[in-house]
Formats: sequence, structure tokens, C-alpha cells
Amino acid sequence: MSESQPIKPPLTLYLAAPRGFCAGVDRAVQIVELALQKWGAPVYVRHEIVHNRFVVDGLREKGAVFVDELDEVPDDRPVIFSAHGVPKSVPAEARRREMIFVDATCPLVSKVHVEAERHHAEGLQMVMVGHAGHPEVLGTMGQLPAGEVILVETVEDVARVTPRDSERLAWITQTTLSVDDTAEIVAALQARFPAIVGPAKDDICYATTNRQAAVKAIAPKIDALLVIGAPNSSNSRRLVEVGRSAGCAYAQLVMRAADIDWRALEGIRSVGVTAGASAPEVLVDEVIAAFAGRYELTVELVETARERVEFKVPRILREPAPG
Ligand code: 10G
Ligand code: SF4
Repeated sequence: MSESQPIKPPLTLYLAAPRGFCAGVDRAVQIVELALQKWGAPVYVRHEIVHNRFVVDGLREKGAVFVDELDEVPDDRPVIFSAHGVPKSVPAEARRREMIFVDATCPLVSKVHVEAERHHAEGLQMVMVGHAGHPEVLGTMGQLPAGEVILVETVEDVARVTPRDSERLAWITQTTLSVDDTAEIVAALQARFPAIVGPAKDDICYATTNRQAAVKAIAPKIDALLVIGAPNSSNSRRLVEVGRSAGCAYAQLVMRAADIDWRALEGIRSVGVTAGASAPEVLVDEVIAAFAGRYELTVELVETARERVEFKVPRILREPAPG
């Protein structure tokens, strides 16, 4: 007599699109892979190339060595700067040591660096909306001399800003912030400093904006939301917050399928799945497979935008290695 399988409960999984790798992450990972091909191992990388352990471990296996600071890199090995950007002092030091370095800063982060420099050249002091201690914030603030960029994280912080001259101010933002929270902070800045100048909307990138919009679109349909991403990934954490603000009572960040708290999901009929900009699609597949193992699963794609953005790798990696 054959033992009958337990009946799986039905579950609809709404898969957000766009999700996962953005063009800047794709380029940064390619940069490390091409550098390993061109120069051989070890190639050093300052900071996690993107905030995902799975990606970092994969590159480490191929010969990348991840370090926190440039002084951990020998002069005679190539070094790559992470996608989040670096303070000006970092490439300056690499140049001084005559190192081979490749900057994997996303072009959309570099664009904010240029914006900050332009305002500074016009004599404006900067207010940056961002998260203290995040590498992108350290990198962007590090484009200008100390004291030229004031950081605000919340609407409350705006009241505490003490600029040199409230008539000569500009604002910039981190690229991975919550679109809605940032709009409130910018409105508070404009209310307090009517002369402040800034970008047309904000500096939040297309990928961050699109992933948040996709979460908003699935939120009304789902009993729970899982965001695949790392705890130190700013954009991934914002997706969890966006899910909660959009009315999803259970929204959780998971690195991969093994992190899913199945107890917490008991009784759900629908789940939303998305992935932060640094989370590879194999981890999405893994999560879907884990649901398929426990539920009679129907997967529905909810696509709110199509992305066609691509960034070229730096020229040095498009040229063959000499002789
Ligand atoms: O979301 P953050 O900035 O923490 O980074 P990430 O590595 O998780 O995702 C890619 C985004 C960047 C490289 C920052 S622009
Ligand atoms: Fe570039 Fe946006 Fe991706 Fe950051 S999240 S790497 S700014 S595309």
C-alpha cells in the first residue's frame, strides 16, 4: 500500500518585476570578473562590491579578496572600488601609490558626486539626505571638504540644520532611499530654506524607484511579503518598509530560502516576493522552489515597468591584457 502524500495548501505567489540586479550592480560584478580574467588572482576589492554575501562569496571563490581599506592592499595588485562609491581620498591614495585601480562606482552615484561638486564650485553648502555611516553617504560626502555637506536622515533632523548661510544651500540624496520618506524630508528642507536648490525630483535612481513601485502594486494582493536581500543592503531594507507602509502586515527581509520563517507564514493564501538590487536571481528561484515544496503554488508575475538600462564597464577592462 502506497502512503499518500499530504495535501499541499494552495498559495498564490506574486512575483514583483522589476526586482533584483540593477544595471549598476550588474556592471560592478562584471568589473570584478573581468579584472580577475585580465590580471589573474588575487584582485582586491575595497568593501563588499555589492551588499550581498552570496555574490561576494562567489567572487571570493574566483580569487577576489575583500578588504575594508586600501592600506590592506599590496601596491602591486589591482584594486576595485565598490559600486557604492568612495571618498575622493581613496583614488587619490591609490594614485599616489601608483596602484592599478578600477572604480566600480555606479554611474548614477557618480552623477550625484558631480552634482555636489558643481554646487560646491558655485559656493553652495550641501544638505545630503541619506543614512549615516552608509558607504554611499561616506563616498558622496567625501567628494567635498569636511563641513561642506550636512547630513539629514529624518524630517526632525531638518530642524537641527545650522548652515553657514541659509540663502546659499543645495540638497542631494542617497540613491537608494525610500521615495516617499525622501519627498517629506525634501519638503521640510524647502519649507525651512526656500532658497535651497536641488535636482528636479531627487537623486533616487530608476532601479530603487521601480522596485518600490512594484512592491506597492503587489501589496494590496498579499498576506505576506518576502524581500530577498542582505541586512546591510539599504535598498532592500527600504523595500520591506515600503511593503509595511503599503499595508502588508508581515514583511520580512530574507537572505535566502533557509531564512524563511514558515511558522510566521502559517495560514497565508498569498505571498509577494521581490529582491533588492544586489540580490541575484538564483536566490529568487530558490525561494520560489521552497514555496513550491510546501504549497500548491501558482506564480503570478506583476510587472510595473521594464528596465533597459545598461552601463559599460570601464575602458581598461574592454582592452585585452598586453602581450
Ligand atoms: O542598497 P545599498 O546602497 O546598501 O547597496 P546594495 O549593494 O545592496 O545594492 C546596490 C546599490 C548600490 C551599489 C548603491 S547605489
Ligand atoms: Fe546604480 Fe541605482 Fe543600482 Fe545604486 S541601486 S548601483 S544607483 S542603479
